[in-house]
Amino acid sequence: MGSVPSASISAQQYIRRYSRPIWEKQSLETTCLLLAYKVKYPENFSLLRGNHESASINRIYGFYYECNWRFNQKLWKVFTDCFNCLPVAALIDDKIFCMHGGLSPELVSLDQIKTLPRPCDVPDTGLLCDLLWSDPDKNVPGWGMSDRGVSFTFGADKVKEFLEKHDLDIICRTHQV
Ligand SMILES: [Mn+2]
Repeated sequence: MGSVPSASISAQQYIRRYSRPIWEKQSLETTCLLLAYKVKYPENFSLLRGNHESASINRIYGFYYECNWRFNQKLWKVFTDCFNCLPVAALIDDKIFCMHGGLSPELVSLDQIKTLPRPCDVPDTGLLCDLLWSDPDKNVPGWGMSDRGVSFTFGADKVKEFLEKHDLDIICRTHQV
């Protein structure tokens, strides 16, 4: 048995092997650029919180390391304070509902999102957790178990039901991109 030639690696493996370390080393630049856009265009630019904008996650997945390696731990704490204040959902023209993760079985009214206290860390369960962690699953109707071990999956039926109930056109999210 010969070894697998490196030319056969998939695009996903390539991205993981070559792009990610570079990207991870530039998380600070990326974050600062986005925050600078928000400062420069406060009315035209929205920045929503993702599941990695949480101390317990980015402590493990590179951002803490980058802050500490290039500057110091205090800088990471400043970013943590900033991330704890970020909004978690947005509504464009009353028709496009945006969040990083997805729907939540606890989300009955959009006004519930306004009552989420900030600053706050991302809890392990509940509405805020789901908005940042859940994923659609076209093969499983209703609410399903998530392979991530956090939050749920939601079926096409749940999306349709939610859009109709709240008179929305689409849900716009990013978690799996
Ligand atoms: Mn994500």
